Amino acid sequence: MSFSMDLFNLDGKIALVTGATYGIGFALAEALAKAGATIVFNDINQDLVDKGMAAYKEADIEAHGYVADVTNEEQVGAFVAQVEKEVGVIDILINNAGIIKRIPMLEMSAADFRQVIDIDLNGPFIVAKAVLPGMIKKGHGKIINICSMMSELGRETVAGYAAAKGGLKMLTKNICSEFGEANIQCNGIGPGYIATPQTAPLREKQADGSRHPFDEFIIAKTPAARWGEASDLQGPAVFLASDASNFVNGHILYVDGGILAYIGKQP
Ligand code: NAP
Ligand code: GCO
Repeated sequence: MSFSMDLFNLDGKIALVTGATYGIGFALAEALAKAGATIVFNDINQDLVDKGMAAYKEADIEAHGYVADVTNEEQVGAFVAQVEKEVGVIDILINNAGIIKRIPMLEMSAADFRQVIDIDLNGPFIVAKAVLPGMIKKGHGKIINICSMMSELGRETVAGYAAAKGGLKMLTKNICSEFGEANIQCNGIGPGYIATPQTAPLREKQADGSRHPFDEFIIAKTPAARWGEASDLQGPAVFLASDASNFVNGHILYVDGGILAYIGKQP
């Protein structure tokens, strides 16, 4: 088949992006919509779904919003069945919903650890398991798991998050292995440090107006010498959601400005 930019076209495809009311999820849904996909998203309560619907309307994107907690297998099953009835069978899944708890390990309760694992690892498993049968029936599918620098590296205070995102990297490789023959590609995107509500505490200005120490740290650790924007993830997401990546499987695409390649600027 000769190359054509149509390979990146998502016309006629239905894409579910979990937790996509704002932040990275919203940006990825926006990109897939601009590439032609119909957007479906969920969030954990109606207020957030309504907020998301308003944001998609504002961006002139036709979206279908549903209330579903990704950790609740019954809710997710009912949600996916409703989508299949009202919108159609899902072609593309982006497992984006996630939380982080920044607590020193010796102060972190098992309940806190479990909650992060539940949302960031069990959730993607539950949602992927719900959408895979439809993809198998259709004869194609794309699953993109939103991993992290913490899929490869640790740091203080994020034990639960790093364990979850490390597990999500291996879940990605396992879905690749188990469903490649059904023409389903499962890959990950590993964002670097992105300016969203989730990282706002790490970028807060100090009382004297100076940068947060962690902000300085990330700038020094990133060859691009800047935080990422959610928009930096849009092209990679369209690539992995499209026919342009039909032979890319089990890969974690790090979109990190070079952090993983760099020892860091000498102080
Ligand atoms: P965010 O701003 O906190 O957004 C996360 C979204 O997930 C929110 O809409 C949140 O809803 C939703 N969510 C949380 N728990 C959920 C559940 N149980 N069921 C359904 N939805 C749920 O985070 P973000 O920065 O956009 O990050 C999105 C993804 O990228 C996460 O998986 C994160 O780990 C990953 N990531 C982020 C960065 C970064 O630097 N920002 C870098 C690498 C990876 P609520 O508003 O109710 O919490
Ligand atoms: C943190 C940050 C990171 C980012 C992201 C980096 O506290 O270290 O929140 O974990 O969210 O995951 O890839």
